[in-house]
Amino acid sequence: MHDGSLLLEVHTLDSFTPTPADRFTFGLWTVGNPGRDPFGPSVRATQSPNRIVAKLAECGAYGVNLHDEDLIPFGSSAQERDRIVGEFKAALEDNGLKVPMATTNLFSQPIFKDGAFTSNDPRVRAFALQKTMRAIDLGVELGAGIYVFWGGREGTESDACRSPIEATKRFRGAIDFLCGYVRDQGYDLRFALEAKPNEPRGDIYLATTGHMLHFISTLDEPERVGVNPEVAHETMAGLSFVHSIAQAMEAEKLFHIDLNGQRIGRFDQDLRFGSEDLKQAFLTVRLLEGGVGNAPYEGPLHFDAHAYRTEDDDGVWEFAVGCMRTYKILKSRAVAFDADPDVQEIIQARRDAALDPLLDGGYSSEAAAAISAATIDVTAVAQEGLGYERLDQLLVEHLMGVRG
Ligand code: GCO
Ligand code: MN
Ligand code: MN
Repeated sequence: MHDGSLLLEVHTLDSFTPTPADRFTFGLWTVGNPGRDPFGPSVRATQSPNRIVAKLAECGAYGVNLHDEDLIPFGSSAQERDRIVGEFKAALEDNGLKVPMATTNLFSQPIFKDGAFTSNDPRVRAFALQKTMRAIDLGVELGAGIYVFWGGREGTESDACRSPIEATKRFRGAIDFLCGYVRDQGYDLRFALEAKPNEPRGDIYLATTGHMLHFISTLDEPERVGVNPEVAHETMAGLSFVHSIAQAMEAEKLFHIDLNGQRIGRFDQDLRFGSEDLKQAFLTVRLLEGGVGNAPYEGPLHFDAHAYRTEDDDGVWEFAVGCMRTYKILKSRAVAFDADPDVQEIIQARRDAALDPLLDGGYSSEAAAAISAATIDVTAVAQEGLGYERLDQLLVEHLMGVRG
């Protein structure tokens, strides 16, 4: 097992060494993943939550996130619960770690085999609300400001079993109900909805971040609710993660984020951040950090990923440090890219002092008249090369470390 000094030996103490100021977080279930998969059992020992807290602090993380059952085994008595929570709080305090986000496990227990909030069985729906209200209390007790909803079992293999319209209404009813609970308790808590297209269900309702963004606009209290997009999930759906989070950021709905790595067309791999599609990872970090002139994302940077099944305990902490280092390295690469005059020349090339203000100013009859009267050389504009081959090569060269 590594101690702190060994970790630092492997990853030189440099400007990419993670620190709590970077706001990096991991779920108990991520670094605690024992390597179980549908084809085989655990390959690593189960770690106690308190050990995970100590190790994460040693690695420079800011916080740890959890499902109710990651901390409190299902079926624990109230007394056991209070003892576990007390000891966990002491571990957080001793190690200076925060719990920015909490969530409910609404997928492991057999009662949720056909969903939780969308189940046809009112007993299951009631139990899901009961479990979530308790888990919200727990999250708030631990200081969480964000509460994530990932509807892993909210879906179907056979759509003959229920009307998907009814499922949407039930999901909305549950989120509205739980917003009411949070209001009633006077909690300072925001919700973040996490989409996934499939796995473990054949099809999961509200499959992408785009679906979630629209769904939020139909809620009783839309201001309380945002999204928690995950790299792997948008990629599984064949979508651009950068576009998904950009839409969420523009709508001021990016409340939380699940960073990891994923190859398209595969099962949910939850790989180390940046280990696949480095260019998307670069563009993701650039956007999150405000590199395209936008307001930066200021929430926690959560890695919802786990180490390869080939790894032992050392490999798990290699994985964790790797996620964080890669983020910081990409951040510095993004800054260098945007500071490169050759890059700026291409990006800024099409600014037009006369047309831009006219186009950005919204509709007026004067603007309509001016735009109608503008002379645009359709052939000449269409013939211009845009220089994106050069721009992308510059991106790749920055990424490979030979520029800036
Ligand atoms: C997955 C999901 C989960 C959720 C977690 C928190 O594909 O398994 O990403 O890891 O993020 O349940 O809601
Ligand atoms: Mn995932
Ligand atoms: Mn996730």
